[in-house]
Amino acid sequence: PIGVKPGTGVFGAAQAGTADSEITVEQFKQDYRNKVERMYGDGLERVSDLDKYNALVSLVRDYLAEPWLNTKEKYRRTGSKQVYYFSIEFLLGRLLGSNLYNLGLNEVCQQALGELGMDLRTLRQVEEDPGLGNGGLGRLAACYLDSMASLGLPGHGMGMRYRYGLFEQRIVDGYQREYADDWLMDGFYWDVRKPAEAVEVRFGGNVRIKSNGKTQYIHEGYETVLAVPYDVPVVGYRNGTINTLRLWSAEARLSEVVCAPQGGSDCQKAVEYSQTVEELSNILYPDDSTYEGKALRLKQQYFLVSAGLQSIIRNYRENNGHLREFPHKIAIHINDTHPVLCIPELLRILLDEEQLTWEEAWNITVQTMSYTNHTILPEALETWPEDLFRTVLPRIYLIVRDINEYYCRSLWETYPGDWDRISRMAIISYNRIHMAHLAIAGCHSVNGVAELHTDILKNKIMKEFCDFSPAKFNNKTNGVTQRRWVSLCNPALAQLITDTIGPRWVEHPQELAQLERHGADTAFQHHLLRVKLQNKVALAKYVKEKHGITLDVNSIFDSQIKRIHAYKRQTLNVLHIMALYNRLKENPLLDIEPHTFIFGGKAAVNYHIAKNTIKLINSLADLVNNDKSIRDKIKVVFLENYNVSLAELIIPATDVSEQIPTASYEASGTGNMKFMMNGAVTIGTLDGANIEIKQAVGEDNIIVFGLTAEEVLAYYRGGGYNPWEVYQGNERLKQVVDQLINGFFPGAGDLFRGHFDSLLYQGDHFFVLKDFASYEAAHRVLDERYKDRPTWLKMCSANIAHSGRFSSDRTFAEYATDIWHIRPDTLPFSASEKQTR
Ligand code: T68
Repeated sequence: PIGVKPGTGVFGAAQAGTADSEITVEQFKQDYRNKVERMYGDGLERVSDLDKYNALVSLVRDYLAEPWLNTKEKYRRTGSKQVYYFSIEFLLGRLLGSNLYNLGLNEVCQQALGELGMDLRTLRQVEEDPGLGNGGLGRLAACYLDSMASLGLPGHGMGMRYRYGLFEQRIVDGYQREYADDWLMDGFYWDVRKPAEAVEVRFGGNVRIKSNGKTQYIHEGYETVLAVPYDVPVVGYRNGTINTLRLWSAEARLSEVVCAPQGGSDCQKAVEYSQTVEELSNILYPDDSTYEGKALRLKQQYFLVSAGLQSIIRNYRENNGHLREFPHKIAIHINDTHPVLCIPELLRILLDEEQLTWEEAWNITVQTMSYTNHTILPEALETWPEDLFRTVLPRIYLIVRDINEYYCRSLWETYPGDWDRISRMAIISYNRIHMAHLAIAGCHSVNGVAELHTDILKNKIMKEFCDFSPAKFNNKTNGVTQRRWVSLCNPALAQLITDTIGPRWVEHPQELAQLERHGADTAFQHHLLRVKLQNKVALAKYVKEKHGITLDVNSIFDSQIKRIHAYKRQTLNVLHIMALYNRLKENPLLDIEPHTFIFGGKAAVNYHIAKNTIKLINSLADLVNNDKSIRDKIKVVFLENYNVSLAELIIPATDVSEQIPTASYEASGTGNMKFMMNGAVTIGTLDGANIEIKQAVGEDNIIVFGLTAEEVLAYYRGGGYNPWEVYQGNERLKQVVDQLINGFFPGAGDLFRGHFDSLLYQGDHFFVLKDFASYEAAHRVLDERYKDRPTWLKMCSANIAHSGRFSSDRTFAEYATDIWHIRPDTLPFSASEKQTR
């Protein structure tokens, strides 16, 4: 079995030696039969797949109950510092497979179910992906949960339990259509509702100031929402550690609402009222184009923060913690600006409820909080209108005003008289509240997610803040968990790696470097090729069943899977495919490697041009896939409803990983890391973590192209560039750009004029035309390398071998030592290793 550590079954190393705690196949079968019968009052033969799945989850939960309890007790007993990772998103993916795997129960379960005439894979597919996230930021949070538990670190998640996810994407006539993501319809069996630990969160009303010697702030006339926690176990890899992801759900206490003035005494009104309350946790990123929508988003953020902090402090108090010790016992991490209200909320609790002085409360807060920035896109840097903020959160508003005053006063001491600078850096300016400024002021650490991104924060976006407090700023290059992104999603590759270098890489990913020696080995290459083929066959089967398209598994699988966004430049990919198609049309005998171009991703509901990009990809797919004259040399597929489970199918089957953003825009990227771990070769710009991937694999094992971030930024400083010159100067490019509007896409009319105009008439803000020639040249290099199969396979192996540093285990160890100041003795990379990495 892959990565087995002897003597550590379900109960992990902590209980190692108690051989009877290991679960045998016989035991498992018996437990499972009993479970089905007890849950459904029916025999295994007569229940549905969903019932079978639910029973299996329930059984796994029984198995993990004891280590979960033991972990909590251990943390209480040792008083170790606890980390709470606050995030508006946790894109977990399916949990059955990962929990079985981390518990060390995968093989036992597989065999037991097999003997019962069932297939674990089928049951794993019954599970809905939890609709708790959207993109990279949410998936990163999920990888971190896995790493924290697997490193045995006391780190927990704080998130929202959305009733509906972002949306379910369906492609109708080539267009994206959004349907409710009803992921909870059949229930979610992993979490435990904890009504006794519910807390109240207050909105609206007003604040009365009472002054008798000491000023007191009395919050009155507010509306109360009940926050009910649901705890999800987060299973560490065969180490007995089970941490907790706490998800909050908004509820109304109807019995109280009936008597409340807002509800009157009418039952129907009470029910209506409960619906408005529950709206708070109904959906991720509610539409914020209206005032009500904005208010709802702000309420959601405060709801998560207030509920989370109240529960942390309650727990801390119960364990007799002294508030002055708080920062030594608790670290709170703020994932992007959405949970930044943690700062004023902790201050509120310390000032109003615990009666600390401002200085004491402020020092505790800053020492406790740390913040990660995930983007420099101006539209994603959150600000709130002051009026709205004051109306929704009157007490928090006053605290933010005090923070602003305090912060501006400290700025004044360093920059006396420099009003311009102070107003640029203020937390409240021009009637808006700047959440990133609040984060920087209220945290002891601010980090970017890749070296380039951190440099841009320090030298550009947040330069003045960095000049003021340079010690706060640091880099933590993202990582992904090799357990989900290799072991689970690519078991054949995992087996090959384990057969080649032994099983330790699962916990010590830096050991993947040992594969380097085997890269040129014919037998190893042969196996690697077989693994890739097997994964391609699996993906092709899915595509055939779901989309009716036949893929050539001997073609190059070239994938771009990520949210659809102008800066990620799906359009550049499309233009290149169009050019390739044109070349084939001109010369049907053209000797090119057959290609399958795979796309997947959601476009935000209101992002019209991105939604049109989806239509563009599908129009191209229709044209290319149905043109017999090119003899199946290229195929294009857009896979509907991209999510974690689909990524787990696509990534292992991919040869070429498209990471082609306009340099400077992609803070890090994490898909790039998952692809490399699975032996795909990156074609990419020098942006985000691509740069560090290049450093890791060496320039022979990655294909880079395009403008650098420095060049892009220099163009912006000079007012942009002239796309017409590029267009006029490149026949092949001119042809494809014209084809956007000249009837090349049958029936498209003016559908893609928006794309055409943005490239030529709106200055091509994302340098698509500018980078086209070098992108095309890069693809030619790629094809050449692919033709020489031994060289190609060596490149693939090099990518796997050098992916260890992109493990979230490494990233997390860095967060733990540098930011949260957690004892390093359990960390996988020692300090000296860190220096030389
Ligand atoms: C992503 N950001 C970055 N943001 O784009 C990506 N933001 O480069 C990086 O690898 C990843 O974070 C992890 O660090 C996001 O996913 C959002 O989803 C988002 C959503 C709403 C508002 C702001």
